[in-house]
Amino acid sequence: MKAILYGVPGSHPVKTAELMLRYKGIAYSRRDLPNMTHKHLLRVMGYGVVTVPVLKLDGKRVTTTRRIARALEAAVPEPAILPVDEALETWADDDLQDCVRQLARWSSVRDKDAMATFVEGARLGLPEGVVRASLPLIKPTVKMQMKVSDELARACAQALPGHLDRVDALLADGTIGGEHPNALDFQIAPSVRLAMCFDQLRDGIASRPAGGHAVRVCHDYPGRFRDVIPREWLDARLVAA
Ligand SMILES: N[C@@H](CCC(=O)N[C@@H](CS)C(=O)NCC(=O)O)C(=O)O
Repeated sequence: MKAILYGVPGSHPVKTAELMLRYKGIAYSRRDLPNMTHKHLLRVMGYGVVTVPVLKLDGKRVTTTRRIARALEAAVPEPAILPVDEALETWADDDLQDCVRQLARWSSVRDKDAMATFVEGARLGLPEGVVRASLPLIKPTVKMQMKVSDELARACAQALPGHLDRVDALLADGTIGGEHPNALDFQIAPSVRLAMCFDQLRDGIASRPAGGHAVRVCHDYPGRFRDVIPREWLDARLVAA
């Protein structure tokens, strides 16, 4: 089986796809596209979508984490990661994933050092040092396309505790966090892990079940945001004492 996973550095859904591939024991190569330019490149590559991850599996193009989960399950049925509750999958794939994404995008523009921390381990076909050195050149373009309003970022910061409560509840009722991880585990953990890249959130999340689960399922996740989120946006429950 030949699998090529296309992503962008630091992307949490790309990590979801990687975790699924690894769990299925499918050898794959990962190639990263430059962040935000990837939307145009994916069209040129014939994927017909603007989001990563996309996967070339034995020559067939597969898009989105949900379709990737199904394609992997069909290719390698055991260990199974499906079925999962589709409403929960929609919440994890849309709401939770996007909540953390918008907060991360908003913060990438405000923390001048953040972007460089997310290129660790990137597979852009260039040495990491070269990628880091080129960031000052490409940052303005990336930033232009990463514009997230303060209102949206604030709404995401305020929605996050509710999402984390839901993750804790799913762990408590055994929907996720079991001995055999499922597609929901792989959807949820990278989003929580990305939220833990924030200095302001890391300890508060680590001390709750959602944080422990995220680290267990997705132990390696590079990247760091310093204290850029206005304190008043953050629920006291999220910020460690
Ligand atoms: N929820 C979808 C979409 C993933 C997604 O939105 N990926 C981001 C990177 S984290 C992206 O490529 N965004 C491009 C854009 O916003 O146009 C999935 O899990 O496959």
